[in-house]
Amino acid sequence: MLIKTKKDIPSSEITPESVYRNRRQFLKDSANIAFGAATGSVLAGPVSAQTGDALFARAPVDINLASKPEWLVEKAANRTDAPATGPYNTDEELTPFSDVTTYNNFYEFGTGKGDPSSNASEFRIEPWTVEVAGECAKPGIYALEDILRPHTFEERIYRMRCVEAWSMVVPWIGFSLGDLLKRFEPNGNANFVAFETLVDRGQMPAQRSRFATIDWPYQEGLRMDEAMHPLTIMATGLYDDILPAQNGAPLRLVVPWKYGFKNIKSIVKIEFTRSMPNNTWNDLQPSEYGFYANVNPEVSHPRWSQATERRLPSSLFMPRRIETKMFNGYADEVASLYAGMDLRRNY
Ligand SMILES: Nc1nc2c(c(=O)[nH]1)N[C@H]1C(S)=C(S)[C@@H](COP(=O)(O)O)O[C@H]1N2
Ligand SMILES: [Mo]
Repeated sequence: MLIKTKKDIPSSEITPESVYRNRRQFLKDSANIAFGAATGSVLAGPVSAQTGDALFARAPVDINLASKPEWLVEKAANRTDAPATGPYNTDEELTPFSDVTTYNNFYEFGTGKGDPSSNASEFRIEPWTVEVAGECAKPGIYALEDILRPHTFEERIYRMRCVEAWSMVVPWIGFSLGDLLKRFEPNGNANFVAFETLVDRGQMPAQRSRFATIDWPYQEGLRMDEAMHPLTIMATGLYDDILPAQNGAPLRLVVPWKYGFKNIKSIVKIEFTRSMPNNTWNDLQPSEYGFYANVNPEVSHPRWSQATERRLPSSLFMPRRIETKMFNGYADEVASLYAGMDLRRNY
């Protein structure tokens, strides 16, 4: 058995993916070694704690943020690993860190795919508060640390399918949204939960623009049963680190069976509501973007088919077009939430 340590890899090759892959390989190898020991087979060599530490070392990659809160970085590093297979962890090829962090939709920083990574390099997440409001027993303004403290982070490797017909596979770090929402004790009138993104004209250039088409703040919402579903997470990181600004630092929603626009970034408000809340893309163009936004290859967008998608990284020479799956491949887990609903009308 060959265990590659960080020493063996030229630093030019130490990308977040390679560090990440080596760490995952190390975890798999450790599991095999433990298994081998139990069954009495010959071991190739001891694995020292030190080797593990070397593999856990982080790549020297700058993350777009004015500063990284030490406690949050530590919390991301101390996460537990979710099961390696099953709905919480696809084994499809990961989209490289460089694509996940430079091909973005975050209109507060501009509408071009490269705008968020270029315009958010000094984004500040300290201090950060989240207002909790509406139909619950524990409304209030909570510091980010208080929001996150009771939750152990875990890894979730999910497909993400944008309504524009491209997709990625992202190794998120986060925790169950349902576990968070329960802490605020939603009452019997809480049928939906609504979310809002930060408004900060000083930091978000598109919010200063006279031509902005979006009525800020960016808003999203979920039905309560969707919000409580175990696949739905609050993401706090990706690829072994905290979230870069362009991916929605410090806290963003990830609902993997829905189109990407449901995954609202940089959340500052959570409100439990009786009636269906606004969502920004539905507001802008209700005939094209609905509230549910479940990935559905059979229901075309009025201007393009949703039957296939471009899996990033993709190029003219390597288009990597694949078939889109119902509920983005999560039908076994979530189809029952929509039993009896007309998915053509409730797009
Ligand atoms: N606040 C806010 N959240 C947002 C958006 C946005 O423009 N503003 N874009 C959405 C869209 S359309 C997509 S596809 C995903 C993209 O997430 P990513 O850049 O991390 O891949 O974020 C979603 N969340
Ligand atoms: Mo999107």
